[in-house]
Amino acid sequence: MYAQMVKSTGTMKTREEMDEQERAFQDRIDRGEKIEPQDWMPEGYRKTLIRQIGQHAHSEIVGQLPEGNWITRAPTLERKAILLAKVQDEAGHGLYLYCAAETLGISRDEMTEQLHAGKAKYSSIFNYPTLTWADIGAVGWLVDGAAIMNQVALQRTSYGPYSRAMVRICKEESFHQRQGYSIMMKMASGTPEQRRMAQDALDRFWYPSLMMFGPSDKDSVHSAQSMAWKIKVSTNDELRQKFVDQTVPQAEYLGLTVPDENLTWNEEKGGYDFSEPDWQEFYDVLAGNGPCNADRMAARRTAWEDGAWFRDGLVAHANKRAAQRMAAE
Ligand code: BYC
Repeated sequence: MYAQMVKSTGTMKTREEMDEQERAFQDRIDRGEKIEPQDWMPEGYRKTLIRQIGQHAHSEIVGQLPEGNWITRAPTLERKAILLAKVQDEAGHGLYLYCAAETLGISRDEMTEQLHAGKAKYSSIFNYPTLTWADIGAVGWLVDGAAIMNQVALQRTSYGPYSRAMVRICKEESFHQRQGYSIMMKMASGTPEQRRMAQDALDRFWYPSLMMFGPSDKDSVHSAQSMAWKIKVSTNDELRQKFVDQTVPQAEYLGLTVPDENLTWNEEKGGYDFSEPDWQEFYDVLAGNGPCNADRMAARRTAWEDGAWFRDGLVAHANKRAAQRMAAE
């Protein structure tokens, strides 16, 4: 498999091409050892982790926006409290992930600058709007469902701080997925209008959720190297397949229809055959041309600028305390 991956990308070093330090590092990975911040690592490993963890952190933060949109309009006090808690959890996930990335020698400010300059990505899914309350159900059920599918696997990633951050994130994401499904159950068993909203939300979020796993394996640029370094432990297509297999029965239970005429159970492979998302749409969204890209980035930049006085205050306070401590010593 390793040799095949080398062949498929042509960019990875073969064992013979690695120097002694790189070979010893690969051996540690192959033995399933965790890599810790103070350990030696190839520059490519460090950069790949910063890219992936940074994007993941940005996704958590930008992901607050479509859901935050509904906090003031949640239908009951209970639903509002649950949604508030969920959106706050996402901020916490962002923090754990920024901290994990910081152990690799990049600051949170630098990562934020990369996001605002359009150099770092965040998940494509958050460039779609949440138009109705049912969309909040669909986001919890499908978007958090897809996120968990990926993140459960990432608990076994080779970089210690990332893998440990994932353990806690996964616990909270399970609650998020359940709250989304609970909204969908309510809507799907409600009035004909509520049912229609639930189906419409599934129709609009199905393919964007499939895109969350990234391009198909044959087009994925980073998968081969990331798999060899065990930064990724499953490929994009493997996770997408698992997600479909898990989610279709859940849609059936709700009495909703997955918007895919080609969806059929394949006895031989023990999973569903399904239609690929529109990859042109995916790349358009990545290029900044999705329905909400401009709004999302504008909201993040404004939040950053509006928070400058608070960050300055924190730094001034920390400097003052440090000066007091030094004077007392
Ligand atoms: N959106 O070679 P590939 C969440 C980019 S949920 C945007 O396969 P890789 C949350 C990719 O970065 C989501 N960009 O890349 C849920 C690369 O571009 P660059 C967060 C995407 O890295 C609910 C290019 O396409 N989860 O947090 O091996 C509420 C080629 O792709 C996407 C994670 O981030 C996409 N969907 O695999 C709140 C999980 N897909 O970097 C929050 C961690 C691909 O060369 N990340 N690209 O410019 C991963 O597991 C991997 O980075 C991916 C992509 C599977 C996403």
